[in-house]
Amino acid sequence: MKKKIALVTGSAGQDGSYLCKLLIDKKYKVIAADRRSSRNSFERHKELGIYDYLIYEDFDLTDLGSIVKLLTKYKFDEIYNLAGQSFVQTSFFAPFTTSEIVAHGVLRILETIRMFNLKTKFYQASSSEMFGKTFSSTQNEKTMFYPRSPYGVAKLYAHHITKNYRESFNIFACSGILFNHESPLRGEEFVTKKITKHLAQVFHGKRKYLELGNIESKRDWGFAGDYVEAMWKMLQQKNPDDYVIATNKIFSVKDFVNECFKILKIKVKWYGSGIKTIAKDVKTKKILVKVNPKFFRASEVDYLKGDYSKAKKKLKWIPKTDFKKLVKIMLDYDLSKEEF
Ligand code: G4F
Repeated sequence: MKKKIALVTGSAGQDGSYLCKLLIDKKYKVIAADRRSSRNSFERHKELGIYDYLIYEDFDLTDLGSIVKLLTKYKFDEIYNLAGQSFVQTSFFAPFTTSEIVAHGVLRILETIRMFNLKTKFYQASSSEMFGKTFSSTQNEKTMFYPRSPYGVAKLYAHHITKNYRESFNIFACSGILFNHESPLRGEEFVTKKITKHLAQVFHGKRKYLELGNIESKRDWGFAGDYVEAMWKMLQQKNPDDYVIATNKIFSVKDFVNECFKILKIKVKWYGSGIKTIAKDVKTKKILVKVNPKFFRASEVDYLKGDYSKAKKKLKWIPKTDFKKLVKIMLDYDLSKEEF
């Protein structure tokens, strides 16, 4: 049987790497596309043992020419758009770049599919950041959007334009509204990886303490390896649609830190509140966590909890990794990496 051909944009990132692995395991021919500047490190591909199985191509979401060139070079069965500036905090300092990549980048891909009448299925990485300031206890596909950052606003544009091209031009285009998803391969700018890496360094005596911003913020955290399976499942359906992918459980940033200390068998006590919060080792009295206003955002998303019942019913997808297991695999990985 002829191999299916898939394009993964942003392949060097956490999700791109797990998705490439999944597609390689499913015997796809996988084209891994990244900006030249992101291409200097394919550490995640090497870590997952897929580096030698991928076909690498240059690609830039801000450059229509590069998109046209790549999309017409192969006959893609499936395109997964995971590329982009994905750090919310950065979007406050670089709103134009973020919008150009995250919003218009998607439009460039969709226009290319439309203009060249490409018979490909398209997956768009939408985000729970689009819900932003939420007034409901859980969020699903019908919940109102109220983004709270230039990143969230740009993602919302991309989400709507994907839907619009699906409805206007009969393109098989799906959006996965993914809630936070983490793994040992997560970038250090995100809070979970920062916590596990920095606490592993504290544990091995390489760092004095961990510094954080808003530790009261609550998220629905899942495992990226589970979530890429949902992306693939969306493109295997008879009809294109949008799906929330989440765990339907929430924990605060502080809960995440406490779970790490539990695994490390370090008893800590928290003192103060707001920007004056600290956590001390009960035994040694040393400060192990400090809150620093530098890590607070111009406007915050306080609470996100996803209702994934549509994905469960239609895609037969459920998250396999719970919070405790997720924290453990991330911390164990960093403890071993930081040991020497
Ligand atoms: O880990 P975060 O940076 O993730 P955030 O902002 O929720 O966004 C992630 O998930 C989205 C899906 O909902 C994606 F669309 C997006 O691309 C990204 O993957 O921050 C999580 C929470 C925030 O409330 C933040 O204010 O942790 C809080 N936080 C507290 N201290 C911190 C820190 N975040 C970071 N990055 N660093 C801190 O020191």
